[in-house]
Amino acid sequence: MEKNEEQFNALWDYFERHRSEIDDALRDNMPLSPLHIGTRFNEAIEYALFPGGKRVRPMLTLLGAELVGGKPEEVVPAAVAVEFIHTASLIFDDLPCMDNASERRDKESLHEKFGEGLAVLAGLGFLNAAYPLVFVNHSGTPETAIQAHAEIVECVGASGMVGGQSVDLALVAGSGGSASAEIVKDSTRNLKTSALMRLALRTGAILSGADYIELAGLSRFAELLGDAYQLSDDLIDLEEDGKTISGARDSLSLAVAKEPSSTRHKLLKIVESAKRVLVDEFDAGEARSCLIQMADYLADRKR
Ligand code: GRG
Repeated sequence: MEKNEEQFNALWDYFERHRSEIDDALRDNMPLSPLHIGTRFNEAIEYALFPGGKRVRPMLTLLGAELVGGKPEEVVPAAVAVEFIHTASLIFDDLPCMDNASERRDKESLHEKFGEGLAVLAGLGFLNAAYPLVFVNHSGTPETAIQAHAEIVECVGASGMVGGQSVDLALVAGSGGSASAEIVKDSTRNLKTSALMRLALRTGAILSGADYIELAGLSRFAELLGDAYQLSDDLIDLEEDGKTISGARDSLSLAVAKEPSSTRHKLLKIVESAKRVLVDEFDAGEARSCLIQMADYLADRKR
């Protein structure tokens, strides 16, 4: 993240304070195979996780906890679970049978470096390691841990990321998808990106004892944040693809490419609605300020 703008001070400060705690916990919980097995699996796991990306989603888990009065240090394992799911989704998304990306985070994608077989196994390793982590180290009851676990199942599954990615596949020219482009476009946003935003925020809150009304507010915010994230990602892709419609990656980017200025306008409106949810439904404090700044950052970000 670019750290030169004062308008995002609270957010940068929060990320800086918690980054090493998140990275240490990711390292401590890496899904490693016993050394005597002697494959490159463990190397692939470390390569996929470090140095890593912005760690936006695990930060959202800590912020979700704090927003409802919880302690961020008690939901660090859940934050790790969320980053593991994100990492698995990036590995799968980059595969030749999906987005076919040869690069990720300025280095070779996992399958380019280690082969497709190991990449699939690493993705499954991350996913499998995520599920039990919501049972560790929080102040909640066994019931809240089970509720958080159920959220993961729903987020990853057919009504979440897996279903959302299938919509994405249907959008790719020639793949035979039958849904209308407009419906498909919106459901892709809601499922693929918002599902993980929702999981990230709500898991931290659930494990901190959030009530139904707080969770409903977080769902609304997450949905809008996910939409904003996906739209800003599409605009960045467009910029990197050389500002041409022909360079756009897929039909989703194509829609953005045809009308970049109306897309930016839509993005700003979504960001305003997201901030309104926070201001109307949650108490002022550091977590609320950071989340407001994160929404603003999405409207502003260049990478
Ligand atoms: C089984 C978990 C699982 C997924 C299968 C492949 C798939 C279904 C879903 C793909 C979801 C996906 C990759 C969505 C794109 C989301 C997105 C905007 C990614 C970029 O996020 P950043 O910018 O990345 O936060 P960094 O690198 O900073 O972590």
